[in-house]
This record gives sequence, C-alpha cells and structure tokens, in this order.
Amino acid sequence: MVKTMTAALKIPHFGYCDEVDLTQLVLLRSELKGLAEARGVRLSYMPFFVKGSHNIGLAMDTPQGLLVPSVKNVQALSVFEIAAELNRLQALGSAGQLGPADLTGGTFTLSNVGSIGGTYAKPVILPPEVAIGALGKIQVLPRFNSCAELVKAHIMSVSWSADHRVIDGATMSRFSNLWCSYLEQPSSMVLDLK
Ligand code: CO6
Repeated sequence: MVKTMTAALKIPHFGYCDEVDLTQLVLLRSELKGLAEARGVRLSYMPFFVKGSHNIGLAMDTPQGLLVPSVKNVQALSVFEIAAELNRLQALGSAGQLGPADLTGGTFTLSNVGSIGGTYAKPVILPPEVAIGALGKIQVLPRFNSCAELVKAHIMSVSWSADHRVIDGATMSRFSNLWCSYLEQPSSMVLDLK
C-alpha cells in the first residue's frame, strides 16, 4: 500500500462527480436476484456497474485490509458470470487466499465504498491505471421525472478520478454520461448482450 499510494500521488488527479438514478436497476435486480440465487450466485449491484470492456479491479475490504482483485475481460461475460466471478473473488478475499493472478492485470478500478457508507469520495488511481470510480450508497430521494412529477428515486453518486496527463475532463464527462445511461436504463444493456 505504501509503495503503490506513493507512486499514485505523483499522478496529477482530477475529480468529476455525478449522480445516477438506479430506480429501474433496483427493480431489475430484485427480479433477477432470486433466479441467480437458485443457480447458486448472490447477485448484488456490482456486476451491473462492472459490465464494460476491461479487466475491472474491485476495491475489496478484506480481513487483510484493502485488496484490489480484478474480473478479467468483462465484455465477454454476462452479468450472471460477472456475479459468479465476484462471489469467487469475495470468498477468496475473506479467506485471505487471493493470489497474484487475481490481484494483477486490472485496467480500471471501481470502489463500492457505498456498501459500507458515504456519498462522495476522492479515490486514488491505482497505477498504471489511469482512472478509478468510487460509488456512494444508494439512497431513496425525491427527484422530478421528465413530466415534472415528484417521484421516489434510488440515487447513487459516483466520483471519478482520472490522470489528467492522459484523460481530459470532457472525455471523462462523456464516459460518465454513457455509463450512467446504461444503468439508468438497464434494459439497454440487453441490446449489446454477448
Ligand atoms: N448502496 C446501497 N446498498 C449497497 C451498495 C450501495 N452502494 N452496494 C452494495 N449494497 C448492498 C448489496 O446489494 C447487498 O445487499 P443485498 O444483495 O440486498 O443483500 C449488501 O449491500 C452487501 O453487498 P456486498 O458488499 O457484499 O456486495 P457488493 O457486490 O455490492 O460489493 C465488494 C462487493 C467487494 C465491493 C464490497 O464487499 C466491499 O468490499 N466494499 C468496500 C470497498 C472499499 O473498501 N472501498 C474503499 C477503498 S478506498 O475508495 C476508497 C477513496 C476511498 C474511499
């Protein structure tokens, strides 16, 4: 941790925060959770957050402290397969048995610190990666829908940090908009399902 975080602090970080309306995703997961459980896999929100095109590192709170195993080639995996892989990594993490194969090769990291608490964060990039996202707790909050009606929404904040030598703010903003759009309308992920 000392070596990695000292190297990380040499990176000129910029931060970018937004909120995402997970109301439809909360409904979808509640429909799929039982189906996944019947096939022996616990389905949380993380597999939906992870579904991109990368080896996604996941900050994991373990008895040994913070570890970042990664789910490899998420673009080739279904949400169910990502959930199964996450269950495997969590079981190994709790048992202190994560090995070098699982702990190396990440290309982008997500830190779901919201599963413990908190809304915003300023996450530190894990070199040689160039960006990281911290996810806040999902909260039920009042929001206006497109018809200007007050609705009950499930809102999660996301705080990105990026290496400003490699990524500019507009690129991060476009990426964040795309990522949020998939989660706000999770059925859109079905279009690109492999
Ligand atoms: N909001 C509300 N509820 C949540 C959330 C959020 N964000 N995330 C998970 N949950 C729920 C989840 O749905 C589970 O509920 P049920 O399925 O309904 O029973 C429950 O909380 C437990 O989920 P769990 O944490 O076991 O599984 P998940 O796949 O979401 O997360 C994990 C796996 C390995 C990421 C997580 O267990 C973990 O270790 N999180 C902490 C990561 C951490 O330490 N980050 C800090 C790194 S340092 O980033 C840093 C800048 C600083 C702050």
